[in-house]
Amino acid sequence: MNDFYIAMGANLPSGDSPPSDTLQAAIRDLGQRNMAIEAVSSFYRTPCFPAGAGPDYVNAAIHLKSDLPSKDMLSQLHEIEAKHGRERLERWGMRTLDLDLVACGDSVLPDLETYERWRTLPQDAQRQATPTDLILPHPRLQDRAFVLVPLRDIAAQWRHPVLKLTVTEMCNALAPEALGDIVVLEY
Ligand code: A4P
Ligand code: MG
Repeated sequence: MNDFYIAMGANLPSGDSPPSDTLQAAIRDLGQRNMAIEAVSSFYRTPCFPAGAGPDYVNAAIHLKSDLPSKDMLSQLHEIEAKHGRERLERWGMRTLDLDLVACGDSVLPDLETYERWRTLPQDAQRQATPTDLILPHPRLQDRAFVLVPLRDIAAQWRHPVLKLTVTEMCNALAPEALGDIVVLEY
């Protein structure tokens, strides 16, 4: 069994469904695809990154166990995104649903050298370049409060296989102002 950690985000309604309802529906969809849902984080309202590029997001994280290989898991996530109206118009653009594979246990994919190339990509290039291969852990995980804060709810002690830091340690390394505007939503 593989341990998968998935980051969820949405900042546009999908039809009549507001972002938090879309996230709930996506969790139900995952549960119906032979994946064991081990834990679901709180839902958080987070300011859009890049700042000013759209409405606030709702973000959450989940822990799944499944026999699927990581690539097949990513395909399943893409199918669920498509079902909920995701269109890929622009990198980091507004979206009805984003499901990112943050990590699969301590896998580093496709290999350490390629992973490091994506992790250390300069900020300008990050926006232009889109990986065709699955990169694990997600190369921006350590930079993103909207990923780390929900992940801390469900995987505080998970240790990054390359950076060797736990989720709690990566959260603590963020600038304090990155954490300040993230608030728990009641649902
Ligand atoms: N891909 C490779 N590795 C992975 C992986 N580990 N997980 C490929 C998911 N996908 C992976 O992804 C682009 C390509 O990367 C896909 O073809 C996939 O096969 P995408 O989901 O189309 O693009 P994206 O989501 O725009 O890019 P990325 O790198 O996932 O960006 P982020 O960092 O997730 O940014 N602000 C707030 N507050 N909350 C958010 O959730 N999200 C984004 C997206 C921007 N701003 C945000 C939020
Ligand atoms: Mg994505």
